[in-house]
Amino acid sequence: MAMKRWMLGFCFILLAGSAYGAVPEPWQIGLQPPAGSVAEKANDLHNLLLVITGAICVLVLGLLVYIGVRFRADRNPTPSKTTHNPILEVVWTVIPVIILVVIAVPSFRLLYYQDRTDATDMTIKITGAQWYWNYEYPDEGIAFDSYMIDESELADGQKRLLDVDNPMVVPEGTRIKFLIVGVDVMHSFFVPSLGVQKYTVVGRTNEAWVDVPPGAKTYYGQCNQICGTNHAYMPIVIEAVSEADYQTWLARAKQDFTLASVQ
Ligand SMILES: [Cu+2]
Repeated sequence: MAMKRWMLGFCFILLAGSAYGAVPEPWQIGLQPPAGSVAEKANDLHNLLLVITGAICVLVLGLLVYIGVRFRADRNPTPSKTTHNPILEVVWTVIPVIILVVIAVPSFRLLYYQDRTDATDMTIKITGAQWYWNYEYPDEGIAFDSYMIDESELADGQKRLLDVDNPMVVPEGTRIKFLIVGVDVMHSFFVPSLGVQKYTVVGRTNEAWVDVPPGAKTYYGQCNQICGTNHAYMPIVIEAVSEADYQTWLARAKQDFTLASVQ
């Protein structure tokens, strides 16, 4: 009975995994549902690798168990003295090479796909700092800091350790180029549901792009590189809103966050 209950719990976790939004959930074991083509392709590669590595684990474990049982000392008192088997050695060299090629082809395809940052609709410059993010919209002449909301000041419905005072607001259904830089130590701009993760490095501009899918939605991320005392307290919020809402936000942001007020 206890076993059954354990299995039921496990199934529940697996099922619950499929219903997650763009936010980490307690007891989550799967990836967040992918949003946009980059994340979808990364998710597909992950699923392919999971099948391949899972099959290899099952094969190796099966062989180990088989050999342990079949050739144990009392069933096999006079062990074989074989030291070489050319055919077998060729087979166990060639098969892994084929497996690695099968993995390499979609991996490189994804890498090059992620590298195409030219055909984008807008650009946002992201600066990682101890311990907050700064988002600059160079075409709009605005820039602002984004700080986590302290636990004691959370409003209803706001997420502990995840919500911020000034989220990055973007229009839904847009292809966005990110220019990612650092001003102190290394941070990492990581939004799992959008399939973007890039280091912020002082003196170097890294590029990434995401295509935010249609639909108003909030995407959560976190710094993913240990960067000091408050590393856990510099979350990322990307709010995708309708074009009209974006224009409204932009008009207000231009009053509140002019580039002149930023060093
Ligand atoms: Cu960090």
